[in-house]
This record gives sequence, structure tokens and C-alpha cells, in this order.
Amino acid sequence: MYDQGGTPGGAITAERLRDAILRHLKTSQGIDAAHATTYHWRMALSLSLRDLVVDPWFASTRATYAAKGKRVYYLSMEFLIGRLIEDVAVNLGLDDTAAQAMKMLGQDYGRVVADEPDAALGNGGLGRLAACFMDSLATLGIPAFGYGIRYEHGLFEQHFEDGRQVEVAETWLNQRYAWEFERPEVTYTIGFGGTLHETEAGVEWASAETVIASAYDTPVVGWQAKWANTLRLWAAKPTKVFDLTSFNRGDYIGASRPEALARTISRVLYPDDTTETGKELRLKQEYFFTAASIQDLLRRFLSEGYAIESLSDHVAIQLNDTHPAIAGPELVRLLVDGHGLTMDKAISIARNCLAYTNHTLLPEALERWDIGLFEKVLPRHLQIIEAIEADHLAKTASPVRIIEHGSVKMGELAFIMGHKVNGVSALHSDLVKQTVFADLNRDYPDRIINETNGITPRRWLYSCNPPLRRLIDDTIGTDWPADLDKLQGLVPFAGDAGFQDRFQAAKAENKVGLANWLASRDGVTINPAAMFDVQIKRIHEYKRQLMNILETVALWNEVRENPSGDWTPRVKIFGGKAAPGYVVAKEIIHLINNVARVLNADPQTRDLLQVVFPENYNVSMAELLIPASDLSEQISTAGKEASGTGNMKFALNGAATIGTLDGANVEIRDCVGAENFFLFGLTAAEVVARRAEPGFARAAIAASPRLSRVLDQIAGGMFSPGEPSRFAGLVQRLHDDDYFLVTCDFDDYYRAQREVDQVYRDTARWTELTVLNTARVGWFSSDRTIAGYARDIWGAKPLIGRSEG
Ligand code: 26W
Repeated sequence: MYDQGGTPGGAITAERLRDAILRHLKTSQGIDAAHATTYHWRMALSLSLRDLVVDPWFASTRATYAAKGKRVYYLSMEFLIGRLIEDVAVNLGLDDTAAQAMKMLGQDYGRVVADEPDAALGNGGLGRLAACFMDSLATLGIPAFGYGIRYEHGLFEQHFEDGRQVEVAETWLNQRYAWEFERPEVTYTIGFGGTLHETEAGVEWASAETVIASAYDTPVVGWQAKWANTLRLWAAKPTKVFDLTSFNRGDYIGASRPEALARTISRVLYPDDTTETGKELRLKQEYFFTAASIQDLLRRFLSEGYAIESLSDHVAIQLNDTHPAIAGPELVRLLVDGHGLTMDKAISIARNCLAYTNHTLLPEALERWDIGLFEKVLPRHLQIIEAIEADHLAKTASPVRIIEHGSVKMGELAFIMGHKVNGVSALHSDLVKQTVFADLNRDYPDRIINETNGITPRRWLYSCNPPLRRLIDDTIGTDWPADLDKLQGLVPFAGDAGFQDRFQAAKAENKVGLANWLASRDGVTINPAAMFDVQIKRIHEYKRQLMNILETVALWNEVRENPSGDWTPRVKIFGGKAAPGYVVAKEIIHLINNVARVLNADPQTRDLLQVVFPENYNVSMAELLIPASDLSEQISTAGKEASGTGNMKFALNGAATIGTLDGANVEIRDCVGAENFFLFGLTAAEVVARRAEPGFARAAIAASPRLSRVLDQIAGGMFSPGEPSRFAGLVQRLHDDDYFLVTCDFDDYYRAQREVDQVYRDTARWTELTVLNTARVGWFSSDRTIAGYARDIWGAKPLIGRSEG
């Protein structure tokens, strides 16, 4: 246990932790140990660990007030947190102690940990990045708040019925959430709609409806408990709780309407991760949490007695994509309507506080709100956006408008209202400059910078991969979790036979663990000696899960024709959810499950090639799959994956990557060495050129007998006997409109996969390659990323010394 300041000291022994757990069982749960269920033990353990976070939390808050420095505010519609027991135990240095304490109590630590529901308050990359960033902000000791929404229902639960995805509401809050502290004293009234009135004091906004934003705080403790920050999530509550008159006249539904309506705002996470919905409720969600957050940070700033003009000396606000972009107009509104500043002054103060991160170039993901809807919900903010646009046009000769063609473009608003804009990988940031914001890049040439994404090594190596963690500790010491570049120390061991054996043994242990989990949860048996070839991420055409399953069928065809050939046994593992309204993505899921059914039943080939698609992929499943993976599929169409972060997690856990020159794959390949990366496919520039060639897809198919055979099999109903034409549309799309160039990259992808087969069979070479991946991806720690944001954007300083380790 690490007491205040991080040095091992006032040791929390297993005995003391056991006693704390028993106390919480009794006093917090009101349960006699004899009758306690796994849930009760899990709650008692969680509360006992939470108790130990409070002191560093209070001390960090006190130190922040004393330092009179700058606070960082990370505004995000999503925080894909996952489970917290192990994360907190690891950061407190109590992961082994907790396991001992549970053992003393006759409980299986693993079972108790697995009982915790994931906090699935996000869709995918953007949400998980926010969670990794919170861990790094605390580990570096940078004073920060994460602001988001406390959704009652996170990302839906995915089930397969006859191979098709069905969605079920997620229910993480059916049980008490152990890690949060309700803050009933921290509430803000948020208005929507209504009218504007010119008065001599300025514009007055009379909102038509209001809802209360009520805070829930979750402490976020960093490595070695040297610092702890706050994740403040807002829940919507009615201004008028209960309409007694309706009730008295027997209108019971009417009576709870106000509550139901209000709670709708924070009821559920929108499950779309690439297509903006344009829905009024989504706009209200975005304004609800952003307005509450801006009002909360302004209250905190003013409580320290600073002059409003010095706001940007003490406040840095990061917008996680455009979803909180209304923050600019909201801050200007408060400075003009609330503090009487001129519009010009307010805009420049706000700009010096704000910065925006772009996470996607997909046109359908860029938020554009219908102006009619916007004016209806946020009339005062529309006025202010017009003023911001006028200010932009007055100061530049820009062709760019924020309001255009009847919609409010949130990307342009976030860009113009920020002092810095960043992409999330070197390639992506260049493409942001060359495409989506080319004009604004000309107007503001030094505004766009790059901050390549990262991942927290605490969750994504130390916690999820104990066998490899122990080997690394034994080999290079124990301070790598907060200084990941130290992994370079493994390079000299890459070719060492003894080390290779232990490295392979760690991977094998994880593979057996995964096989046991799949067998117990899904009744699926996989061969742990086979190569585990894994593609886990949201289902999307640009991520090309379709190309992966086409290659799988092509391989199956070859194996069937020559079952005695020296094939490398493979298990293809898929995981991922499709947005409920994304029909093509759901077809791809159905195809994968149907191909799996046919291939896994083929007596000739099933020991050489198997396909599994465990349902309901989430953060906890990723923590199980990634340490057990041999091959990481990062096969997106070049220019489409802004960065990727799964790619980093796989490499860190000793998996080889087969991938395109897209997103952060480019930088991973540069770090690990081209010879330790299985590259294929067109580059981003070649993609654009090829797409411009008429009939490029048909030409590619005609040139590939392997591909055209597979397409004929699928279109012919080989994998949908009951409905022969089920996948004909999917195949037709590849002929007519293969926007993501699956047809053009297929043969090179197949070639690269066979190269993987070759190298995999050379165990010494393969192990050396995977050790070098682990050893050389230290740069992809989110600690390095956050240090970049703090240096290049926020001007924020850590308030703790570098880890003494
Ligand atoms: C409005 C609907 C919506 C919701 C979420 C549109 C777009 C999003 C996100 C930006 C999608 C997302 O998660 N993008 C991913 O962000 C990761 C973190 O930077 C990157 O690593 C991924 O490449 C990118 O796809």
C-alpha cells in the first residue's frame, strides 16, 4: 500500500484489508458474512478500496487549491471505464493484498472481480481514450476533472439470435455503483428552448423548460496513489419532482411525467459511433452536460477570487470531439450575459481556454445540427454563434462559415473557438490539415497539431496480463508501469532462448485462460496451440471485418483442397458491436456467424481453422482477449482509422500486427521496425487514386480468382442455406460500390497472411518479433500523450515529482 506521497509505508496488510471488508459487509451492506453473496463481497471489497483512495483525493484537492495553478477540464460524452476493482487495487499497490484478503475470507478474488459490471459509458475508441487519459492525468499528478454524463443505461448488451445481433438495454445501475459519491449539493439548472428578450442590460434568455444537473463524483487514483482526480458525471433530475394535482385526479402517468421527461436526458448513451443522429435528445444531452460543466468550473474559478480576465491562466478545457463543442458559445454566454463582458473580449478569453480534438474524418460523423432545431433548443447560443462567425470573418478573409446550408457545423465552431486543434495520429493530423479543415488550416496555420493517442499500461499490461507483467518485472525491474520507455530494456532479451521460453509460456498461459473462459461462458472449445488471430473493435465497413472473413473463406477453400498441407492451425476471433441502425454492419456480423457455423462443422478443416465470435464484446472481454492474442488485425482502409488504440494494446501484450499504413499503425511500425510488422495494402494516397478509377472493384475481382470464387460462394448462399440470397446484396455492393477497397487490398492481405503463417511456424523468429513489439511500444503510453497535451495545449504542470519507482 502506498500512503500519501506514494512511498510504500503505512502498509495495508491483507489482515487489515480483510477487517475493512468485514466491516463494510456488516455496516455498509448490512449482511452477515454467512449469508453474503459474491455481490456483497464485491461491494465490501470495493468500498474498502475506495476508502483508501479518499485521503490522496482530498490531499490532491488541497494541493491544487494551494498551488493556485491551472486545472484541466476534459469534456467527453463518453467514458468507457470498464471495471474498477483491479484498476484501483493496482494503483493503490494492493492487487496482491486484495487477493490474499479475499482468500482469507474464503472467497475467490477472480470471481469477485468478474462480478463487477462494466461501466460501459462509451461506444469505442473515443470513450476508452477518455478513460485512459483520466488514469494518466492522475498518474502524472496534473489537476484535472473529467466531465460527462451518468447514463442510466450504457452501451447496449449484444446478443446473437440465429447469428444476428439483437440489442438489450444495459443495466449497470441496477446495483449500487460502489465507486461514486453522490453530490446532491452540486446541482445546476439547465434551460432549453424559450425566447430571447433585449433589455438595457443585454439579452435575456427565458428558457421554456428546465432540468436539474446533479453531480456524481468518482475519484480517479493514479499509479502508486500519489494523486487522485475527479470524474464528475451529471445525472438529469426534474425541477418539479412530482405533479401531485395530476396524481390526485388519478392521472398517475401524468404525475410522473415531469420526472420521466427530465430523466430522459441522461437515460441512455446513443450507440452510434460514426453517424451523427441529428436527434433533438442528443443535442439536449450535449448541452446538458456541457452547460453544467462550464457553470461548475466557472463557479470553482470564481470561488478562488481571480479576475474573470485571467480565466485562461487557470482553466484549460479539452473538447473530446465536437460533442461538447457548445462549450464555446456557453462560456461566451456566461461571460457576456452573466459578467457583462463585450462579445469580443468574451470570445478571446473563451478561445484561450478551449481546445478541440478531432477523432474522425468520416463525413457522416461530423456533427451538423439543423438550424431550425438548434434555434428551437438553444436560441441564445445561435445568436452567439453568429457573433463568433462574424468575429472569425472580421479577422480573416476566410471562406469558411459555421452556419451554412441550413445547418450549424460543430467542427468549424470547435475549430474557430479553440486555440489549438489536434488529430490523434501523425497521419490523421496531416489528413485533417489536407482535407476536412484545409481552409481553416490556411486561415489559422499554426492551430492544428498532432498528439498521437496512447493507452494506460496499468490496465492494458500490468493488470490484464499478470504472466507477462511478472516476466518483465523479473527482467527489467518494476518501475516500467509509470515509465513505459523502460520496456526498451527487453530488447537485448528478444533473441535469448531462456527469455523466449518464458515469454512464450506467458502467452500460452493467457491462451489457455481464454480457452477456459470461452468454454465455460459459451461452451465453445478452441485449440490453445493454434494461432489466435484477433479482430476486436466496433463493426464498421472501413474497419473491414468483411475482408477478414473473405480471407478466412479463401483459406478454408485452400485447406479443404489440401487438408494434409502444412497449414498453421488458426482460430479467427472476432468481437464487436454494430450501431443498431447500421444495416450493413449487422449483415457483416450475420455473415461472420454463418461462416463460423459452416467452417466449425467441417470435419476436414475445423482443427486447422476455426472462427469464434463471442457476443457482447466490451472492455473486460478485451482485457481477456488481448493478452491471449498472437495476431492483431488492424486492416482498415488507409486514411480512415484516425488512430486506433487497440493496435497499441495488442503490440504491448506481445502480439504481431497485420495491418495497413493507417492511423497509428504507421507510428507503431516505425517504432517496432518494419521487419516486425506484417504490412499490406494501398496507402492513403493510393486509395484515393484507385477509387477514382472507374470499375476498380470489378477489375480487382476479375484479377483475383481466389476472391471471385469466395464472392460467388457467399452470393450463392453457401453460408445461408435457408436464405440463399441473404448475402447477395453484400457481395453486389462490393462489385458496385466498394468504397473501402476491400476488393483492391484482398490479394495483398491474403499474401501477408500466408507470410504470417510462415513466420509463426519459426517459433524463435516469431517470439523475437513479438518481444520486440512489446519492448518498443513504450511511446504509446497515454502518459506520453497527456504530457504532450499538457506541454503543447494546456500549459498545465504536474503537482507531483516524477515517480521515484
Ligand atoms: C455523433 C456520433 C459519433 C460518436 C462518436 C461520431 C463519432 C464518434 C467518435 C469520434 C468515433 C470514435 O470513437 N473514433 C475513434 O476515436 C479513437 C480515439 O481517438 C481513434 O483511435 C479511432 O481511430 C477513431 O475511430
